[in-house]
Amino acid sequence: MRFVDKIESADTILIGFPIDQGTENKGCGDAPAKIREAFDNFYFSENVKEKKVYDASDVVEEENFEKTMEKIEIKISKLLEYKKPIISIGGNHSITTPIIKAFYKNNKNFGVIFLDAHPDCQKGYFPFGDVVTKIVEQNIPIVLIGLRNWSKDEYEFLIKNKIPFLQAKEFSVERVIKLAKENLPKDVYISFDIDAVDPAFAPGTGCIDPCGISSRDALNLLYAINKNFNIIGFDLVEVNPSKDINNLTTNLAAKLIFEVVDNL
Ligand SMILES: [Mn+2]
Repeated sequence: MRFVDKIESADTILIGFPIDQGTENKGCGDAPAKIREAFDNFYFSENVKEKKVYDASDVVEEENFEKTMEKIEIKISKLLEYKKPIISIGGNHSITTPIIKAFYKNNKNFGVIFLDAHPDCQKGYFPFGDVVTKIVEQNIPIVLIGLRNWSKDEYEFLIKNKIPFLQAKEFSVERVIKLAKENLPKDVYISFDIDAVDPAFAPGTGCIDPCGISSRDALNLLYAINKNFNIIGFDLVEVNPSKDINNLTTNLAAKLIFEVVDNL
């Protein structure tokens, strides 16, 4: 991953959303800066590829949540004019809603691969808890991967709306690819809540849900998605540096982004 000064000469665009509004778990706003710092720990991608990336800097919070969300949507819409994949560093999961809205205005034929311990389709809860509901309401095809903690209402929502999902207990890279191929078009957007990964690998997050996937499985899945689909956008959310241990989580987030960028 090599940073370049001009957006035109980049293969990929990186942007930070240090957003704490929209959740009761404060601290994810510090993640973009910490993750950028951690990029320096990685020299060359595992697959011996190197891509050029432009850092579009951060979109910071406005005085209220709605205005912040609007600003994120406008910023992503502008960046999409460059027709390059966009990698977003959160922030809590609520940033995914305006990002997806902007992508949908630009491209009506893409699907979402949503990695999360939770199905994020709660009713009337904090905005970070209903990201999936909003994607489903827009009729954008989605598959949910890594689930292991849900409410009864959420489970019923998934069944009622026929949302394909793969629980953490059923996880394998091959199964995810099969499910995604059956349900999504070639263009995909990946929303990656770090809590999809087991807290043993990623303790620095708001919801500690045991028995998740391993960090290696997560990375191998990203390689496989890239091989089988066209990744148009990727977000990595819910990293909370204030809850981290020895930078395990910020380092993992940086590693995942580093490898995604170099393999796109
Ligand atoms: Mn989430």
